[in-house]
Amino acid sequence: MTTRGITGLAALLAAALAVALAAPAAQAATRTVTLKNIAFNPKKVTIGKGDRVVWRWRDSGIIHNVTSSRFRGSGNRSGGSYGVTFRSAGTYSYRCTLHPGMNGTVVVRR
Ligand SMILES: [Cu+2]
Repeated sequence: MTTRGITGLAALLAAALAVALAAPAAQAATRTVTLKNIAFNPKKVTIGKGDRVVWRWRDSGIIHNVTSSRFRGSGNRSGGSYGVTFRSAGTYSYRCTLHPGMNGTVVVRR
């Protein structure tokens, strides 16, 4: 290969690296938690920063809520869905205030 060819190749590699570095580190993901049989399923989800959790009410019209001291809650619902995007690492406990023992956890990785 000529000197000129090697220089061209180096420039091409540098350009490819610049594109790779400019790309987002990771795509935001969505995890679904289903409310069914008076429980959250799965009970615990682990996600990355910026990911979204969507709760889906699938309990034959039974009213539930998603309530936490650490994020905005859903209020009472009997159907549909509710989503929260988590931007900070930590452990977020939540519960349904209508049903003792109906609780769950969202863990946001560092
Ligand atoms: Cu409930």
